[in-house]
Amino acid sequence: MRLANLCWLSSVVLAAQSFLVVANNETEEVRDEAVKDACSVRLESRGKCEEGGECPFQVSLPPLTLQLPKQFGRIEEVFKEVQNLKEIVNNLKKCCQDCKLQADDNRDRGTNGRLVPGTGALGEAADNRVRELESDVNKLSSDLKNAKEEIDGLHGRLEKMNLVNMNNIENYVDSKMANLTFVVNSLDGKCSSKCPSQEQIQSRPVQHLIYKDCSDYHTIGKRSSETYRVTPDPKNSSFEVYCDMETMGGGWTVLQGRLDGSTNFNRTWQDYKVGFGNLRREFWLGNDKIHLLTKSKEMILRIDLEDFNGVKLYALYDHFYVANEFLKYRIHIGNYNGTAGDALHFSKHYNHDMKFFTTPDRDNDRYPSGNCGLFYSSGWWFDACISANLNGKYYHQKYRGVRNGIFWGTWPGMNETHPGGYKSSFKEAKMMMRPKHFKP
Ligand SMILES: [Ca+2]
Repeated sequence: MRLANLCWLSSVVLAAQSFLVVANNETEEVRDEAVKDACSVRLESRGKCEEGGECPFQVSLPPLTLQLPKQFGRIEEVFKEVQNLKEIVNNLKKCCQDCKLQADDNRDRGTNGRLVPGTGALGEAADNRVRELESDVNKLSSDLKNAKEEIDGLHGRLEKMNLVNMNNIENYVDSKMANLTFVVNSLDGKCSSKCPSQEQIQSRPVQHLIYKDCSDYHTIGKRSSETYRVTPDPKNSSFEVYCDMETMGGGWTVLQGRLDGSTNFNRTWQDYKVGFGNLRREFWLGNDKIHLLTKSKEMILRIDLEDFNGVKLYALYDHFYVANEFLKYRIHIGNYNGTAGDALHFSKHYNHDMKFFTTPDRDNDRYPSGNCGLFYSSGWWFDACISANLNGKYYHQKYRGVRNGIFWGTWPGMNETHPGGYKSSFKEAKMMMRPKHFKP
């Protein structure tokens, strides 16, 4: 029975080893390999796809070696110990049987009268022999008892080790599988035509270990508007975002929020690059993060606005992309739909599409005589200069002077002249994105 346990354990260890050979691979090594050969990891079809069913696939990974935990060495040792003990027990058993036979034989001879115990020299010798044998048997019996206890102890240790190792192996395999998933995903952009298509990779359930944006959390059933950790690009570290799980079915990753003026938006290039404010209140997510999110999937942009009269309107753009810092976070905005008007494409002269990002300390705008960011106290994709600026100063009521408040040029009545030159601002503004093909 114990031998069978050991055999079973050995086969488990071998199976686990084959898993670990794959799993032990370090992420960095795979990435290095991936740079040399873009197709070192292959996903191949292993048969015909059934109609409406799943297709069997096999992932081929580069050959690897690994260092098993040192406890594995103990298994063989314990196995040998148990075998030795088994041999000892068998010998003892055999010895015991011999002794018993001899003792019976002696007793038989005594009762037959041929040799009467306690009479004459021969009888005494036989007596002594029986006592010797009795003592031997007692000793053997005690040895056997000890051996049994030892075996029980070893068996207990073996079971404990078995349990501990299986837990370790499971945890180890799980963590390495998660690691590998990152690596496989990071390769999806580097594959040649021989590699599996994006659809094939995305159809794998293991893909969902990575949450690229809020829509992935929505897909696994998260329905509360909260902060969640996302990894839009496995090559870059993950970060927190606020997810709107209510508007239009949810799954929105919020990139900007205004609601009470608690955060100053008159900030530097560096601040707008990394982001600032409180994700649950007022904030700018950060241009680098916005770039990664819009790069990871085809995104749409939704802007929600509310004025101080309680009027709520929205603008929806079916394409939204922000380039990287090298390209000055240039914005690409697609077709408009909604109720607030298309202020980002206001006119031929005021058009924020395809404009670079400008901050008070970095002039990338189209206004030749100065810096729009400095003039309007914010970072934004300024033209020369604005038909919209959602990062403007927060005013709690109407204001006069430079129109540096939160501004949306197509808002009803926004451009009308008010007595005394007063300008209206907004109570709340929110910008958020969601994958274009996401179905809530
Ligand atoms: Ca300028």
